[in-house]
Amino acid sequence: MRYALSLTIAGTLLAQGSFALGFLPEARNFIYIVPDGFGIASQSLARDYVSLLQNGENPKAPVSIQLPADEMVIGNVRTLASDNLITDSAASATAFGCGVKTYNDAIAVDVDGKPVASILEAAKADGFKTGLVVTSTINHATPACYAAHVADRDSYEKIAEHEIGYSHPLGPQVDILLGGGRCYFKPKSDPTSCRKDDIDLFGFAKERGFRVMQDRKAFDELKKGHGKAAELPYIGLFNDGQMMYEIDRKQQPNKEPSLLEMVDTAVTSLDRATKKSSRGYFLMIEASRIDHAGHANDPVGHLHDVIMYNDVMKFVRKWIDKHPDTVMMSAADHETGGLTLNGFNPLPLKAATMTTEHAGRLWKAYNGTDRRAYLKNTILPGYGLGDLPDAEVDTILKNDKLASDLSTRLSKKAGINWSTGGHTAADITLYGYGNGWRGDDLKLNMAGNWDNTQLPAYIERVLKVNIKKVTEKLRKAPAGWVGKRNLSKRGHSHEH
Ligand SMILES: *[C@@H]1O[C@H](CO)[C@@H](O)[C@H](O)[C@H]1NC(C)=O
Ligand SMILES: *[C@@H]1O[C@H](CO)[C@@H](O)[C@H](O)[C@H]1NC(C)=O
Ligand SMILES: CC(=O)N[C@H]1CO[C@H](CO)[C@@H](O)[C@@H]1O
Ligand SMILES: [Zn+2]
Repeated sequence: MRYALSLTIAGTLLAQGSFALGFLPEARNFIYIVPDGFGIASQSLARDYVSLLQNGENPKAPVSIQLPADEMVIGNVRTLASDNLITDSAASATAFGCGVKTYNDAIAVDVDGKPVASILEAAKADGFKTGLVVTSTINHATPACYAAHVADRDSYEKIAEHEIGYSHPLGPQVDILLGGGRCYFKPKSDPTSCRKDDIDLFGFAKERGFRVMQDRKAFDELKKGHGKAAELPYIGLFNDGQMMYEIDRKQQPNKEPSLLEMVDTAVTSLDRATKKSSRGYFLMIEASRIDHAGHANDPVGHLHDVIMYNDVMKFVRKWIDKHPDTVMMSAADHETGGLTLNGFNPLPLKAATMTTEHAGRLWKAYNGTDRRAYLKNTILPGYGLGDLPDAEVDTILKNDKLASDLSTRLSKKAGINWSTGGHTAADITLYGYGNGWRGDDLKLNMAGNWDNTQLPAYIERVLKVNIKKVTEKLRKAPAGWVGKRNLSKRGHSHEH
């Protein structure tokens, strides 16, 4: 990698006064943000929607604006996996989390199934505090690649065990875990568990000093990271499965915190915990469900989670301006859905107040006697389709595949096309931000087109940590702990 040394040295001198060159990190903290499944068209969709609402709702007289992420573009990224031109989230997160090209399905293991350390583990080994904040299950592929090592991404129970340190050869690596996936942390004797054994990971976490939170009420006790309860380490999982899409969460905000609230709380806690230390923190944030809405071809879930991602980018930028010893980079793992905006007018999406996922939940829970009236008067208007003719209502009732019947109709109305329910090979955008000389250094070194495996080297340099050293430690652990690869999934693995 090409690095602009002269600028960095000047900056290091300015920022660190009389300290010897080369020993201290160039920034104390690094924040890495992954909008999973977010392509170029995802940002255009959100930007044009926001602009129309702000500027008169006339698609024939559009106004060009920028959303927060647009102000921080620095390059783009190639994403292919070692065994497929189209990557999944596992191979991709192993690339940008650990710097190693691997096969689809691999969680922080190389093509031979050997563990490779992540930038988070390298930071931990060097005394940094660490965090993972996501809206998927916490043991989903992206966060998994930072603190777990398994040959098959579907080994969810094992991933949860690694992430909390129960069976990670180096012990607990993560000081803050926030997201979904609660059921994997409870023994099977608990009726809400999804484990096949009696391992109690919440119990283990408590023994190791973690504060354990399972609902919004417990999260609120952290007082946005300022409370005594926000001392590290802590784990907060707010849903047995994925957390809610942002637009659905907003309808019942006392159930789960938003991604923005979790990020605010996490950075404040990490900042407090590292105030007196010579080392800062590494935090990975994932706007996980942009991807899920892409898989579902649901423009409503996609749009509002992309807007939330931009809100988080804006917040982190402001945070960095107040804490300039922090650098941020952000890039998706891949594009999802093959989203194109050909007959495009996003205004019809304004009428929707729920995702197809939530519509499906309501539909399943309905126990009244007039299903047609419920569909016509509640579900369809809720998804922005209140004006469908009666014949269409009857068709949807008869078809009995609600989610796709809704999403195809609203997509059509908004001139949005999806070309797949899976991922695509399209490049994705690299964003980043630093204040002052750190921002100049970031742009000078990272502007351009990169393979996803090249990204963590920059973080290594900024934090002065070493991934390879930790990989060697991991490989000293007795063999077998990463489990086995599922070879019968080969060729079908770009589905998540
Ligand atoms: C029907 O659904 C309502 C509202 O969700 C619920 O309160 C009620 O208990 C349900 N009734 C039955 C018989 O399941
Ligand atoms: C391997 O993958 C196949 C295909 O997805 C699946 O049916 C099977 O259950 C998996 N095997 C294991 C051991 O997980
Ligand atoms: C394949 C597909 O869904 N094509 C649609 C793309 O969008 C245009 C404009 O809305 C439609 O006319 C096509 O049917
Ligand atoms: Zn996906």
